Amino acid sequence: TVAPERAPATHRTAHGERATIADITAGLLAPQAATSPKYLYDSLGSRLFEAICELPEYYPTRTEASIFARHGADIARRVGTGSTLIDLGAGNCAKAASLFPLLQPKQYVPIDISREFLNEAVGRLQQRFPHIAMMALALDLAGHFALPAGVEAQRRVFFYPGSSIGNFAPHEAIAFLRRVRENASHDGGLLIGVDLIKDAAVLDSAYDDAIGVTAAFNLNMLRHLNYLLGADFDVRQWQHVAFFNAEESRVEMHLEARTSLTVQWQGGERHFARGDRIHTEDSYKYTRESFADLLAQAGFTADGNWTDDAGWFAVMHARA
Ligand code: AVI
Repeated sequence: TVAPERAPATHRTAHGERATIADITAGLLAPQAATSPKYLYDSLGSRLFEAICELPEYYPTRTEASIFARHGADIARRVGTGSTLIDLGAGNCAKAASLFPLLQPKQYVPIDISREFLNEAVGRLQQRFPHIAMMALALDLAGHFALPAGVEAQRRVFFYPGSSIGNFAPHEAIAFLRRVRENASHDGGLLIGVDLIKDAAVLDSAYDDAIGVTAAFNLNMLRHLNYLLGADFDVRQWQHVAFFNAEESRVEMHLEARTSLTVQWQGGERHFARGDRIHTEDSYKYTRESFADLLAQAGFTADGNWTDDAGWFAVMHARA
């Protein structure tokens, strides 16, 4: 067997952080163990997510891209050109970059939790588009956020593609979109991708693909927790579980213990019986109507939406 990775006892995360350790510990010790999906994204996790986006089963990325390809001109008319494009959860920045010819932003502000990944991507992008001012921000958008003075105050267009909004519970999504709106100017807006409710079999295989990339993405969280907490998760003792929960209108991802085991980390220990799970992610699915309602609850005014022929995914524009 391979020895689990151990972080040195003195290790603290990049943000300093006893708060991170306390937060993860509380989740792991809760009656239903759970972790925030943000811990899926260390540098390997971000790369695995990029790979997921290329899988035939994972329709959201290519369906959203097909909507932009087909309705780009119409979308650009609504959004307008010359704006400050603020990319929430930018990752490799590829989606926003593909819209630069259409939206012609004056300034581009990509935001992502993973600084290392973001800096690499923006460095490459700035060379390709030297005339667009770029300002990369490493921020965790889960909390309150305020944009620094260097971000142009007028015509802020927030870009939130890929249905990342689905990784918040609906009440959190409303709170998040309210914070986005607070950071938008009166003439600002939001361009957002939303995954729609569909046949459960399509959803199940999108989150449990044949070659196991999503399984690796989910299991990689345990390596990340070993690093963050100095924990001793043995990845081989866990398996990926994902399914559509129709009642809650969400795909759930879990890590399930394959055997009876005990995990120890700085400040905590828990026994898991075989079959016990750690709930690692929810991915909520909406209808266009239910999402327009959510936008309204966040104070936005819906202003156009576009979808693919099968009605699997929607791109929506809203005014602040
Ligand atoms: C980033 N987010 C929108 C993805 C999703 O579909 O919820 C994350 C993901 N989880 C498993 N596969 C992809």
